[in-house]
Amino acid sequence: SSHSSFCSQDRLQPLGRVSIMAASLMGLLLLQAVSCVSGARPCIPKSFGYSSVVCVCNATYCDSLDPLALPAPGTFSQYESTRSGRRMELSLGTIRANHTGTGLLLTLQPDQKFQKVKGFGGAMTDAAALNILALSPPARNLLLKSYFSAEGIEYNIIRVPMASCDFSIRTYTYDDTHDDFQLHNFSLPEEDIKLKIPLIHQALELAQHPVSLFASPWTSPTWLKTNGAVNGKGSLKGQPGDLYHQTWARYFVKFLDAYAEHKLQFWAVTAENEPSAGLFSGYPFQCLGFTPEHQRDFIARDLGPALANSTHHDIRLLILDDQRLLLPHWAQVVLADPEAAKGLCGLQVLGAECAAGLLGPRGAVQPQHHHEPPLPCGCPIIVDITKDVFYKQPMFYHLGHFSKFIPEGSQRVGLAASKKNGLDTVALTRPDGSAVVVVLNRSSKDVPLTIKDPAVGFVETLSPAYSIHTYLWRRQ
Ligand SMILES: *[C@@H]1O[C@H](CO)[C@@H](O)[C@H](O)[C@H]1NC(C)=O
Ligand SMILES: *[C@@H]1O[C@H](CO)[C@@H](O)[C@H](O)[C@H]1NC(C)=O
Ligand SMILES: *[C@@H]1O[C@H](CO)[C@@H](O)[C@H](O)[C@H]1NC(C)=O
Ligand SMILES: *[C@@H]1O[C@H](CO)[C@@H](O)[C@H](O)[C@H]1NC(C)=O
Ligand SMILES: CC(=O)N[C@H]1CO[C@H](CO)[C@@H](O)[C@@H]1O
Repeated sequence: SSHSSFCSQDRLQPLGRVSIMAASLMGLLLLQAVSCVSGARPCIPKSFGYSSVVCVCNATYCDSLDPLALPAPGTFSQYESTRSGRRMELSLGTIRANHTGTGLLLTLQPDQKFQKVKGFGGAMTDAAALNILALSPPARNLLLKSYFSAEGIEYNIIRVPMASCDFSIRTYTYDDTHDDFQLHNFSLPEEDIKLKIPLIHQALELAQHPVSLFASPWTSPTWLKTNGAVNGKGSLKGQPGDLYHQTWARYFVKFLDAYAEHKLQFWAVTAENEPSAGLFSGYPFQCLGFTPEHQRDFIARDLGPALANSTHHDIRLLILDDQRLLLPHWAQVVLADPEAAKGLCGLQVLGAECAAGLLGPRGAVQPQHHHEPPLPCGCPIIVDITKDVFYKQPMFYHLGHFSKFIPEGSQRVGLAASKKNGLDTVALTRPDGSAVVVVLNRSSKDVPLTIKDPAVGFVETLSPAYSIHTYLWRRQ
């Protein structure tokens, strides 16, 4: 097929719930003059007949953003994307000392602190790597710049599947030699050495900030599994602490050693991608089933000690990596064991699935998939190999409204609304002391609003119909 997908698994959601409330009538519209200061390259729009456009990039042209600069004291930056075609367009405004608007007031509550943010990113799957590498080197460079550089949306996390997953064109593990319990035949195939690793290095070189890598296995070698198959209902044979479990734990260490030989260090591993999937008979994709009790004992007896006794003892080990509805039960079971809890850093409730979600494709281009069954996943960027072009979907910019402005270490803070409203909003403070507010309006109505920061004053603005805005200002 001519269109191929870069389905970045993504949207690491650190933001928690954003306010979703009923609509209410808005007051007088108070628009403030904003001056356009952007020197960035604009989007070349193209319509595929859906509700919005994609931005077209090729080997010589791609839209870009200016590197992020904090606005001068007393002013704010506003970045706007709309269904009607604006893409992260920058304008500047003045922070008012007094509040004149009568519409919705959102008040920053910096003392009400929530989660800290690790970051935002995508997965370097085989499918992603194959498509990115099918572009000419200059187009590929522009694609990676779009995701990782200061001219782009500055992703800072890359997920790396350990061996094949459902975004691969063949099924393999790193050791498919039957009963090779010593893992003598463990080796990285071309997918890692020729595809994923070089692209990860290129991404790291383009990024201005540190990028964290984390790895997750889908299936183990089939000779370690009860059902002898990569998919369907199957778990590790035997019991935690035995040869099967010890071997699977050493496989993680071998993987980290192998990547270290290629000069890539991981921030974290997850104990298993979607461990509950392999508990279902007929599950179609590569998987390895664990109950929470099984995962707890595997970590306590095998994986925790193996990592602790390796050169990767500082790596974070994340559990769950599965549907959120499994919380809090899963965590309660695993963390109840002090041996399991000792080696653990956290719960993997990063939203790590297809960016457009499983509710159906919502992009402006429909991706075509090479494999069966087709996955109903949209992708932030779609590559068209035959034309050496790629299309940046609305979702790419939507993610950028978060990833570019919310660096690692930012903290979500309170944002109180003066009245019920249907906007989705979130506020954060950044490590440099500035504030970020993101406002999504999914309605056909323009919504006048004021954002109050008790430390500096009032940002008077308008949230247009079908738009997403990011606001940024200094707090001191
Ligand atoms: C690349 O895109 C630019 C901007 O749309 C266009 O001017 C140029 O002709 C394109 N190059 C090719 C080779 O299609
Ligand atoms: C703004 O508020 C300050 C203090 O609250 C007040 O002294 C000043 O008169 C106000 N300015 C205007 C233009 O309303
Ligand atoms: C596994 O490794 C052994 C020893 O290094 C080698 O003789 C054998 O050919 C390998 N088997 C496979 C299937 O690669
Ligand atoms: C720790 O690692 C050493 C060297 O790799 C190995 O000999 C030893 O058996 C390991 N110990 C445990 C508890 O895994
Ligand atoms: C204030 C306002 O009009 N909010 C709307 C934003 O979009 C959502 C979803 O369409 C509506 O429910 C709200 O009424």
